[in-house]
Amino acid sequence: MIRTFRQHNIRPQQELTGKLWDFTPLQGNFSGKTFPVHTPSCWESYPGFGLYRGEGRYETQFEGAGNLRIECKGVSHTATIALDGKTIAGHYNAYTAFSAIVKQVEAGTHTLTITADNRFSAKSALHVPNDYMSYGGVSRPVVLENVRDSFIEYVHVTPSHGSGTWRAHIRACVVALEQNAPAVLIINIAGKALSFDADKLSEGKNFFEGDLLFDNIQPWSPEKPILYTVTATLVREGAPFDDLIDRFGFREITVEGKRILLNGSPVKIKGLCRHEDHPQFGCALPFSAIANDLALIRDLGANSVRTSHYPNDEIFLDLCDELGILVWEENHARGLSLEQMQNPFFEKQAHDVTLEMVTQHYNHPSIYIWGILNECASDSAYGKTCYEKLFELIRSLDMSRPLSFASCKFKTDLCFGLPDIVSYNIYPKWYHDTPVEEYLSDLYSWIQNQTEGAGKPFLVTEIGAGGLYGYRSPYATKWSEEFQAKTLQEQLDSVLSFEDCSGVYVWQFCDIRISEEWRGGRPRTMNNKGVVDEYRRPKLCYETVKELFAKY
Ligand code: ADA
Repeated sequence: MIRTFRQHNIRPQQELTGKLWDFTPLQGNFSGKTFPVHTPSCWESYPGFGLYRGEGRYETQFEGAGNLRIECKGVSHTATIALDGKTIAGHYNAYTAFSAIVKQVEAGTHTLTITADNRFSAKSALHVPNDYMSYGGVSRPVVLENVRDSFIEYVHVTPSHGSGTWRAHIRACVVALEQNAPAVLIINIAGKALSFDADKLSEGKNFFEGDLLFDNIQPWSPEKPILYTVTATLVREGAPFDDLIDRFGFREITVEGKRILLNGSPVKIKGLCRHEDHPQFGCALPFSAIANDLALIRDLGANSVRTSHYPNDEIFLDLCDELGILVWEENHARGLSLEQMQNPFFEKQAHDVTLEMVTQHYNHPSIYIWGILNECASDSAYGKTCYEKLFELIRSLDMSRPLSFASCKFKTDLCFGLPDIVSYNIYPKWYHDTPVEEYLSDLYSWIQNQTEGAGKPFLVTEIGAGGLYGYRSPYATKWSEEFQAKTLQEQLDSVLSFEDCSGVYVWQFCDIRISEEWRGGRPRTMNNKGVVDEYRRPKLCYETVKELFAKY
């Protein structure tokens, strides 16, 4: 499954995953042996590969001809792509899509080879031993398309509202494989059309911008998530030859003083942080597993999910658009020290994943905020330059959403002049015994009186406690389900009743696997702060969170 809706009526498209591929591990004592494996998947879910760190070669055959566009939605974590033995693309980072074009391919059977590498090394600045797992594999769908001499790469729609009228600002990107290809680009939304006559497309990316105005529009909101379709079509001599269908919603996110507004109404976030992680699927959760997670999240009464700590699968975002679940989507980074941020590969890798995240996920109305660099070195001068560059990059791409980052630098953060919203991960009553109310008030008054974050909206982007599923204790001893429930009760009561707090994300939705190599060490080599365990079995705190989300 590629998306929850059809993206093309004209451009031929087929999913190459969703079947068995040949998998050959290239290191370890498996080398040389080939196994038939399902895709998308992570090799940690294959018998005997639970701890495999190395390269894995995936191979499949397909019938094709002409100009082929091959798109990988996610390969974990470093990929090399070859067609009939010739390298056509490479990509770093498991969580964003990438594509390659091969022109004038002979008709016949062709071999696609994807080599994935999940090893940690000095060349990997974002996938590092960490409190989550960097899996290995072709973890998201692979798509094969046929394109002509030019095709539509994306159509971004930016909705805005003014005096009873909704405006849809269109910015389309058409890629021409050769220069001077003539074409007419037609954009359709809700029965209105915009036409751009390009008599000479230049080779590479060609951009087209324009506006459509609407009077009787149904806005997108969590309560009523109405989606609209934008259809872009390339036409030559009256004949359409390429198209792209996407979805968006008419909604506006603004910041007004200390409030976050959606279509002019204040938003109170009651959310959960969620990793893409599952004991059976690794990070390659199939549609039904993603949908089941969202059913539990809605049952808890949550209205938002934070994609901690990387861009998520488009299928997850499609479902959030349809269900009206607000999403804090963030680039890929977790807890990188100053030294780790000074890795020579860091800046480019952080830039690329951020550019890809915003470009690829731009139209999702559920995404109300872009986050970056979770708990990185925002207490250092160099770290601040990195935050500045990434916020500048996002603002150059998207001025329609507020920006933030989750800090853990208690009273030492230097970066609160940069985001639109100040966000903190706090763990009173878990990592330290300070009463929640006291800790929150102390932190908040420091932000208001001693930082440039004064007067901005404030979010608690993580708060929670560990609880081992099935460990019950009449004394509510630490790590028991009772302790976790009691702690979350105090934490959420304090945060949700804190007047100047725009909301909270519980850390975290489910227990997750962490990398063996991470220094932190945790019981079961898992992060056990889930409201449900890794098999999505509710812990005692499930009802606690549900009651508190309903109360506030
Ligand atoms: C940090 C981090 C999370 C997780 C959490 C914890 O806030 O952002 O990824 O590691 O701590 O469980 O302690």
